[in-house]
Amino acid sequence: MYTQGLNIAAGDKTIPIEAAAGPEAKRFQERVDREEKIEPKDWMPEGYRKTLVRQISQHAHSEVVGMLPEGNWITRAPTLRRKMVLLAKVQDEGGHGLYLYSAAETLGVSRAELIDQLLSGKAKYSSIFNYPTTSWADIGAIGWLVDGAAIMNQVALCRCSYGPYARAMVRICKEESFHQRQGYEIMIALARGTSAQRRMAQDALDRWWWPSLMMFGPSDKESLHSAQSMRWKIKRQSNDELRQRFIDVTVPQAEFIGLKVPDPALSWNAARGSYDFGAIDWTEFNEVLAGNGPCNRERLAARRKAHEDGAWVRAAALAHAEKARARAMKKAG
Ligand code: FAQ
Repeated sequence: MYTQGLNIAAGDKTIPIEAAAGPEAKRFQERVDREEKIEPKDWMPEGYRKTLVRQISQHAHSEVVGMLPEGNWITRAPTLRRKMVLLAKVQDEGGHGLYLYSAAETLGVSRAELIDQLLSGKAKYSSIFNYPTTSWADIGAIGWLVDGAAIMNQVALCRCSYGPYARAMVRICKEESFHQRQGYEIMIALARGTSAQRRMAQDALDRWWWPSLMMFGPSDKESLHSAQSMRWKIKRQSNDELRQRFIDVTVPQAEFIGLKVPDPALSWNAARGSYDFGAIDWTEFNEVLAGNGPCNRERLAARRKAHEDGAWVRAAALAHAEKARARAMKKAG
């Protein structure tokens, strides 16, 4: 019941690769190859549209569900300053969700439809948000690692071939980079604090490291959509490339604050100019995607309750819009 699978395009080996089909498809691919942005009213292959709806809506759901693990700590932030910063960050994530739902709507789906897919348990959202936040250090680890991984992926998406998505990403990346710094700053404070605080920071890194690596998706070998998405320049770098880059920039940050990345196989490979790292537990990843992560049920229950609690706001907004429309018609005669 709690599957996260939307399967619009999953295994959608059935999506025709219209690139091979007619002159319009050929012109479309040429525009993409010339790095022209595709805009909502432009001709596009149906598979391109579906892939974007799938990816952008999963991304929007991730931002909104992603408010929950950190929201859990707003009332328990250790100082007023920390509380204000965390409130602002969580609010930013809600804003990212709104830009992204709007970008998806330019492709001819309604926000209500997309939200329905989330609430019914059909839609995917990022696996990372199905893990619990059990200590204040988790708020540091989320900003540092989760926002850090999100930026690594989203900077590449700023060059996505679809204009509305690419433009939304530019703004989102600016905010995410602030989020990453506030998380790292929390980790620095804890790592330089008492031995109990250092232990909290290390414990948070131990729990969030591997799930953060999973955010980049399955390995390139297993990735269903990467090859076509890269041809369409929706994705600009592969899951494994981005994951490797994230590891390469993050390991020195951990070392700088005296924390140890929980991977005994981690070692610098001078020949590659990159870190070698241990095997990712893909069974855990697949279990989380299948709805069996530590918090999948709790997250969906929270979103459903928020949606039900907000019913009166939607009804009031519609009634207001209807009255305004009737007044305007009366005035127009
Ligand atoms: N979790 O063939 P691929 C954030 C699915 S935002 C769940 O490689 P694709 C901000 C994938 O959807 C974080 N599902 O797929 C924040 C596909 O399923 P489908 C979200 C995953 O699309 C911070 C199947 O596996 N960011 O954190 C995951 O080419 C802090 C096969 O995979 C985005 O969404 C996963 N980790 O590449 C908020 C960025 N990985 O549809 C609050 C945009 C893969 O066939 C607090 N998205 N799957 O049923 C992307 O760049 C891509 O969609 C990837 C996956 C890279 C995530």
